[in-house]
Amino acid sequence: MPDIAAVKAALAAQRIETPSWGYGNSGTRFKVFTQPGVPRTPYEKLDDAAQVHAYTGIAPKVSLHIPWDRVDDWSGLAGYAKERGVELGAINSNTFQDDAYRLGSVCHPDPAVRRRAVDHLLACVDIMDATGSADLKLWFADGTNYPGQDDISARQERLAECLAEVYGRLGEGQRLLLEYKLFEPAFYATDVPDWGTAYAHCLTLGPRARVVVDTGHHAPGTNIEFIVALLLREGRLGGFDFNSRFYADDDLMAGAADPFQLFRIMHEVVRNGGLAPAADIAFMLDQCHNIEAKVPAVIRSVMNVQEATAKALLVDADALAAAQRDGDVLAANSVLMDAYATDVRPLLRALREERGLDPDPVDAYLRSGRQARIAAERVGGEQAGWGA
Ligand code: PSV
Ligand code: MN
Ligand code: MN
Repeated sequence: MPDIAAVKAALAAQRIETPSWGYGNSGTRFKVFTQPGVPRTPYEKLDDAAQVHAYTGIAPKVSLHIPWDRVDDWSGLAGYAKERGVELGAINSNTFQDDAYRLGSVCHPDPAVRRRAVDHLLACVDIMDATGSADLKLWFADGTNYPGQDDISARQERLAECLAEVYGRLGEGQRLLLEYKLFEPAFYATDVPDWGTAYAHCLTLGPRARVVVDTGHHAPGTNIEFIVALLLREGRLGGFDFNSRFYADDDLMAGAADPFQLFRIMHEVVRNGGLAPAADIAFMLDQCHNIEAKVPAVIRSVMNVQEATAKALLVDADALAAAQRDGDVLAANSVLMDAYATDVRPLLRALREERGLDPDPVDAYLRSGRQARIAAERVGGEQAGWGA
């Protein structure tokens, strides 16, 4: 049986990074619903992220998205974060919102557009130098809508060339994390559609290039935990963008749609050493709240990832290995399902109390009265970028 003290220690050491864009107004392409009290500046986004960390104790990092987040003084922003008890995490690039990118960015047929895209990515590395961020997270909206629209192989060639230039600019402790996505906005062929394509580019680039698994970026029915196990085995899993999906890239709260899938993913993470600091996996959220309140929704996601992790840590590894060795299919499956069926909420409540936190983070945040205060103080909040 797993040692509960060790399980608690692993849970206390877990780190989940929250997205700056999860705190602003967002929506679908049909409507952005504005909410009272949303942040007006990157500084206020950090204030909100600091609340999530204060109530959960495990969310000390915040991902930025450039240029959705814009300030004059990046090291000043990093200092501001520190004062609030958080730090800046991954820098996410954005080569998908300019008119110039109609036919793509780093895969665009025109070298001038590729130059513009690469210059943006290099500028993101400059920001990382100033903020102390270690990870450059790249997602490309590049692709084609119609067969014959562009040459698939030529686009891969352009992508490889641009990535190599950016990789060459990285400093010692910096990494390039490449995110894939099956479709959207391109509907025929996406240039980085799957883990295999991302992995192939990362292999060519070098050891500091790794793949990001966004849980919303696969075809329905895809066995995501298999991808996770494989990338971990190869030492090429860079991190996660956790969120939930019912249909496509829904960006709902992590663990809301399919908590069992989240558990299966975390089981592979635990089983393959992915929680160890040496594995250097960035556990990030990538969610956009359409109708729900931002800060409590991010807290809920963090808690859902934490619950899935707790269940994964409770898997009786010895019993599982024995059943697998014996070829006892039912017993092996039972070991896993027993862990999944465990109500870990009392354990997590106790852990929070031991760490001086309120046992119920969402409720504690709502009781604090802060929501009403920021609604009164912050007038004219920003859009997150999505749906803008
Ligand atoms: C693309 O769908 C994506 O998942 C990428 O991570 C973007 O940077 C992010 O969404 C923005 O929400
Ligand atoms: Mn993502
Ligand atoms: Mn996405």
